[in-house]
Amino acid sequence: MGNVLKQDLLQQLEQLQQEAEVALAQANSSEATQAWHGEYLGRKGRLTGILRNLGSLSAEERPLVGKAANEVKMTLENVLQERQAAIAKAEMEGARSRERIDVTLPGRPQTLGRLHPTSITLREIYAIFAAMGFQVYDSPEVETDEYNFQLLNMPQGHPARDMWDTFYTTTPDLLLRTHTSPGQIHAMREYAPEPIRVILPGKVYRYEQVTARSESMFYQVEGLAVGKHITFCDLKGVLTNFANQIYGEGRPMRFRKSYFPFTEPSVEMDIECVICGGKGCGLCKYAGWLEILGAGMVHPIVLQYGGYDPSEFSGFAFGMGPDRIALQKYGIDDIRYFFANDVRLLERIG
Ligand code: FA5
Repeated sequence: MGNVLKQDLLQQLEQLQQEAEVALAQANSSEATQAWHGEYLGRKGRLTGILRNLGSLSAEERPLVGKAANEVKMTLENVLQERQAAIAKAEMEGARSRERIDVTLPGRPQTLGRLHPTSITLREIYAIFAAMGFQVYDSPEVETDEYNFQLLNMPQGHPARDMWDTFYTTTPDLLLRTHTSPGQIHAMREYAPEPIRVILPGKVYRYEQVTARSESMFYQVEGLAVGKHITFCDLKGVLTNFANQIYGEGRPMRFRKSYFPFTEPSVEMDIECVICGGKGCGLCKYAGWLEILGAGMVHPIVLQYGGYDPSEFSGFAFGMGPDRIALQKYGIDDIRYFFANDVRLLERIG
């Protein structure tokens, strides 16, 4: 009876191995091999089921069947490992070919930001003046009547104030500066009696008709040099050097006599219009020239207000419009494009 059972169990084991191998060959995923393991080798699996009968065997037969069962188990575990490795490889390759990156596809274009023409021009201006020893000095955009006008030799009721009319705040005497010139007083009062060489860049505001060359908000860069023995020749030299560097050597330029209450004598500097090459157009008001800055020797009264003795010290000052310089440099015929928020402007100068 025991012998019959032994033979039967050995047969069952052999059959189990055969069936298990066939079933494993059909398992095509990690999940299927896991299920297979449960069915054949798991705690409640078929191999365990067969081994439950071991107790009915004699003491001599038991190790024989046990050994055969172990061999079946080890063989099945080995084929399972091989199968799992093969499936993992196939799954990896499948994922790789599904998710393959096609390096021959054209890239998606990225739009790059660019600097505004005025910002480019401002940076060039800083660099040119830095090379001549001028430092950048910051001064406020909101000013008092005193700084914007009175300390620049324009007392209440002075007719020249009309040229620099501005926007006023609801606080009496507080206004948006119409030029960067009030910064001259701030710088002088900070440094007197030391010599000064600064530029003062920033936004200015004007109550005025907006046209192709004039905005109501624009940039200026003020320049101020104060010291002993500073002459008009120094002013001309600095500005000529500046124009040669920013426009390139040889572009026609000219100084014209002018009037500013805070400089004496005063000049304006013009550059030949690049839009029309001097023939006359809407941008240059058909003059062939475009004014880029006002300048002059600092008025003795202004020097005094700044804390310098005019019998000992002299100085020059200038105030230029970088927006107008940018118009010229990039051949743009209307300043209103600068605030129109149209990126085609940036693409054009790129
Ligand atoms: C002044 O503002 C004087 N403060 C300049 C100055 C400084 C003279 C120091 C002497 C000594 P004016 O208003 O001309 O001057 O302006 C100076 C420059 O700013 C002009 O040459 C021009 O380039 C620019 N500018 C003036 N008005 C406008 C405007 N509405 N839009 C754009 N740029 C302007």
